[in-house]
Amino acid sequence: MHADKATPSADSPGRIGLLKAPFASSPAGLDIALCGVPFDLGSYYRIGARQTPAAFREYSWLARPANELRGESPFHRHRIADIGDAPINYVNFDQSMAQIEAFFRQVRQSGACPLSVGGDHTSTYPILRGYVDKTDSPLAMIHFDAHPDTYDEIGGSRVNVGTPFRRAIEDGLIDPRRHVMIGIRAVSSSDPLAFARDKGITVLTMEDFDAMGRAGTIQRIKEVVGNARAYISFDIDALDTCHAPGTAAPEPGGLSVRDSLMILRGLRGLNVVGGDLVEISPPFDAGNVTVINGLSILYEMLTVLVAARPPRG
Ligand SMILES: [Mn+2]
Repeated sequence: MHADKATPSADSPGRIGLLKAPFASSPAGLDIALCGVPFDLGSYYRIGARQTPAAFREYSWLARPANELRGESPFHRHRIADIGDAPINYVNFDQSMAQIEAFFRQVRQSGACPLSVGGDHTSTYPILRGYVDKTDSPLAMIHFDAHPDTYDEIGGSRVNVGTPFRRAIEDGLIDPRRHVMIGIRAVSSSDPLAFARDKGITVLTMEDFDAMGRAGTIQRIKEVVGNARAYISFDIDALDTCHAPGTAAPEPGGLSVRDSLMILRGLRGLNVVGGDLVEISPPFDAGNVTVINGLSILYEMLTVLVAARPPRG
């Protein structure tokens, strides 16, 4: 129904929504609510992820909201809109956490599935606190990252970019036995891996990816997730630094953007109910390549969400 709005006749910059989605003032009635989380107060270096939602909207004039080669037009049957950004107080960490949580609780109550662009990886924790209802079973987690993000604390802080998955598992928001990490290659202390092992998280390192290939990786993700309600949290630093230089904690030797697109495409059929794309830092980007690659990843995540559900009608 939004096909006309989602495919402007002239490709030109202007005020357009994420992936050329139309804007909506609330998630009510939507199948999928695209949104931004301009939060980066949980980071300590190469900060700038708060600028990503605006950069994604600016560059969405380059994004293609359909793929004729594969017969895809996610905007045709599903109601998808950009509902804007979670409200952030840029000088108040705790208030921002509470506001992100409240924003995603509202998305949940509307019945829409959230697909957000962050923001640093801290934001996944308040997103899940808002989006996972008390009556829900814990979510399966498909987690692309160079780092496990399961530290207990960093510098005395228990909520930051290094800890969101530990906090979410402790709160019962994620089922660790249905949590799979892809792209892991940078861990300099034993604590986060010991936690992951203890809880039964499946950690696929880059060496595992090299051995398994794309098809084997997709198969392993499907085995871990099963038919559970699943969430995709995609940290752009899962990508090789050459494919995503604009990020807070770059780690050479990661996935190519092509690997990432093909793995995501292979996840269609899983019961994915939401997702976030985080850790893009536009001030450290090079020629906007991270934003442009990120938009392709966001589109692929959208098609996974669309494939998982019939339109609400
Ligand atoms: Mn991360």
